[in-house]
Amino acid sequence: ELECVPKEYIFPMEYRPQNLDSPVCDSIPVIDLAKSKAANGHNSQPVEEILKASQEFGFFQVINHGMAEKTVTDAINVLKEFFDMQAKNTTGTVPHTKGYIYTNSTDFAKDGVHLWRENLKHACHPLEECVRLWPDTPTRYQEVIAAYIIEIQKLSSRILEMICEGLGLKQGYFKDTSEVQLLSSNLYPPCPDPSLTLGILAHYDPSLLTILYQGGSTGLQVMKDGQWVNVGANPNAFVVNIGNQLEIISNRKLKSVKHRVVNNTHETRRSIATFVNPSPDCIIEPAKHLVNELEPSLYPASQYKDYVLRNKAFGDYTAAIQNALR
Ligand code: AKG
Repeated sequence: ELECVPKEYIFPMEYRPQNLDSPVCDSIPVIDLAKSKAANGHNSQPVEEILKASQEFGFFQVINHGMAEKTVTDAINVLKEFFDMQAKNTTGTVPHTKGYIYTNSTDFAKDGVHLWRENLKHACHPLEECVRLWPDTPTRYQEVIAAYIIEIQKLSSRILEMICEGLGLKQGYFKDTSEVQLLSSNLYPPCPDPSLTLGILAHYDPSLLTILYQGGSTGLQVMKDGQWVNVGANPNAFVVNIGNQLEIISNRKLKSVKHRVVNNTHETRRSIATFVNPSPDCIIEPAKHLVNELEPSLYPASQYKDYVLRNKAFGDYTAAIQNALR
């Protein structure tokens, strides 16, 4: 007998994913960050590939990114332990604790329908102040995730430098003003009928840059020319996408693109999304260098913290950050 999806997880028709059986389209570029350095020391090939992918898709994957495999597997394993513990916790969900938010069945998405996922979110910046407010069981959680965040900060700085080079912005444009502010980790259990449910609704990231680890699992889809494109699974890669802030700074040379997660029938998807955001006091506007008579500024200037206040998408991110710093 077929297991069925509880009705509180079934989305109205217009939200349900279509064409789930269409072949995985692997067109999101996979960029090798270790590829040949030119004689002048510039890593020109990956820079060009990153720019092109960010213009065309708003998404790319990076391999040979330099992060130790152990840092990643430790993070995935400690998050797995965390979610396993929650599953055994008979008191149910822990929606708004001091420094983190764990949601399971309370995770409403649209018109009261639940997302088919569990999620853990917490602030990460300033790291030393946030760490002690993270889950303290599993006992290694704080140590392992802090090590992961430090490496993500390094990787994000490196990618932002390459983007600077590609856009012709001065080196160090984002130095000391971009922060890994939020971690959001997901567990998507296998779903008896993924055509009825969603792991995450279609959304844009309000970040500067998002760096995602998705292991070897599929489910992430990116909107391209009106079609949902699957992001291929590559356990050695990080998925990187351009957020709204970088779209603004680049005066829409780079695209922030809609994405969502569909569920799988047999596979459990685990992901770790880290959101690299501007410091709260930064003024976000198209870089002067990219604005001229032919290409006028497409966005007004706004202090990042005001953008956050105005933007509903930030609802629980902001709460998580404020709680952590309280
Ligand atoms: C998000 O957390 O905003 C995502 O879109 C990532 C979800 C995932 O790939 O699991």
